[in-house]
Amino acid sequence: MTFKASWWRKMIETVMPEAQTQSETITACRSCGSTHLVPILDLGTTPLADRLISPERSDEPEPTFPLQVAVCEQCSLVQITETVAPEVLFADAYPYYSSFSPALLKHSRENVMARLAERELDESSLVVELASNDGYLLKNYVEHGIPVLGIDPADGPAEAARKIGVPTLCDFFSEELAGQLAAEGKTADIIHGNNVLAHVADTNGFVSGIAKLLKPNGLVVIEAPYLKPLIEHVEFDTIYHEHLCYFSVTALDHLFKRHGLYLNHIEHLSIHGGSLRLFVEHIENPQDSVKAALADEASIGMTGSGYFDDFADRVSTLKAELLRMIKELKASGKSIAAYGAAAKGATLLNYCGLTTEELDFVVDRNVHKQGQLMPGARLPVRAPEALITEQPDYVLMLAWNFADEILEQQAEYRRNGGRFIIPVPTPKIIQPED
Ligand code: JHZ
Repeated sequence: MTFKASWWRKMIETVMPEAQTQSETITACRSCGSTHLVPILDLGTTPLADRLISPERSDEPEPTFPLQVAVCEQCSLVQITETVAPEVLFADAYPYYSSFSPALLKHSRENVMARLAERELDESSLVVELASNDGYLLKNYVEHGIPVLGIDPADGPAEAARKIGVPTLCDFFSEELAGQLAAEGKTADIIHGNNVLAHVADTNGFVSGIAKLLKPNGLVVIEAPYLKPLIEHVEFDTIYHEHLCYFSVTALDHLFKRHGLYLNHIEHLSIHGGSLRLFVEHIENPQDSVKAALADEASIGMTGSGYFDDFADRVSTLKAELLRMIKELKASGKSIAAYGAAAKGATLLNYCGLTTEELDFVVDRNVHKQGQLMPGARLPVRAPEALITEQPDYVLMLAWNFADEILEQQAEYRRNGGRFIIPVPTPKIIQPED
C-alpha cells in the first residue's frame, strides 16, 4: 500500500513526532548486500540539507544525522551509511523546484528533443518520469502531443506540474507501484529519471520497478552525478542525506544487470559538477562509451577502496583553505554573503562551521526558499536583488555548479565591484573584471 507524502508528513508531525529523527544505519551494501563496506569520509553530524527553517520555528531544535561515506569492496558502490526515512526527506515542505534554473530547463528540453528525434513516439506512446518534480522535463513531450505520466512524492512540485498540464501521481516510485501501473496497461516507451536513483533507499526495488514498467523495446534515460568528478574536484558538498549513493559506471553496470537491464550507452554531462546520462534497455548491447568508462575506472583503480585513500585529507584541506580565506576577509572588515540556498550549500556551510558570524545572508531565486533560514547555519534566504541593495564585498558561491549562469546574471553586482568566492575544487576569488 502506498500513501501520499502529505499523509506521511501529517502523521510524522502529529501522531509520532519522534519519527522526525528516524534513521537507520546500514550494515550491508545498498546494491549487492556485501558487508565489506570501507569508510572513506566522515562529514560529522549534520541537519537535513533541504530542510529549511521558517523564522518562527527557529528556536526549535533541528534533528541531525551522521553523514559518513563508505565504499563497497564487492561492487564498488560508494554510499552513505545512514538512511533517513524518505517520508521525512521528501515530504510536502520539500523546497526544490527544478524550474528555477534556466540552464536546467534548457538541458532538459535538449534531452527531450534528442529522444523525440531518435524514437518514434506518437499519441499511443507513454513517457514516464520518476521524480518528475514540477513538470520541467515532461512538459516538452506534452508540447509534442506525447502522453506522459509524472511520478513524484513531493506535493508542492507535483501540484505545480499538474497546473502546467503534466499529469502527475504524487507518490514514491517503487516496485509495487510499477506492478500496479503495468497491471493497468501503463507501460513505458521511455522512462526518465534525473537525479533520483541516488535518492532511493530501496535501490534494488527501484531498478526492479523500472524493469517492470519498461516496454520490451523501451528505453530508460537516467541522469546521476558521476563519482569520478566528485572525487577529482573535491565536490564533497554534493554529499548529503538525500544522496544515498554516488555512482561509478562499474557500480551501475552491476546494479542494472542484477535486474535484467543493461547499461548500453553513456554520455558525460557537465551539469551538477559532472553527471552521467545512462541509456538502459532490456537487451544487452553495450556501446564503446560504456566499455571505455569501465576500462578507465579499472585502470585508475576506482573499483577498489585504495582510490579513495586521500579523499578525506583533500576535503579537510579545502575546508582549512576556505576558512582561512573567509577569516582573513572578515578580519580586514569585508562583508560576505552567499549565493544559492542549495542542498550542497548546507553541507558546505555546516561541515565548515560557517554561520551568520561570517556570512550575512544567502540569496536564491527560488521563492519557496526566500524568507526561510538555511538548515544548521541559519543564514536568512533573500531574493538575489539583495546583492544590489546591500552590495556585500564578497559572495560565496554555494551553487558553484551554476557559476557561469549566475556570474552572468550578476553583472550589475560585479560591475559595482562585487567579488565571488568559488569554493571547489580549491577556493578561489573571481574579481569583477575576470
Ligand atoms: P542546485 C539539487 O541539489 C536538488 P542542490 C537535489 N538534491 C539533487 O539531487 C541535486 O540538485 C542534483 C538556485 N539558483 O540545483 C536554485 C538561483 O538562485 O545546484 C537552487 O536553490 N539562481 C534533488 O539544491 C540553487 O540555486 C540561479 O540562477 O544542491 C541551486 O541548487 C540558479 C541557476 C540557481 O542543487
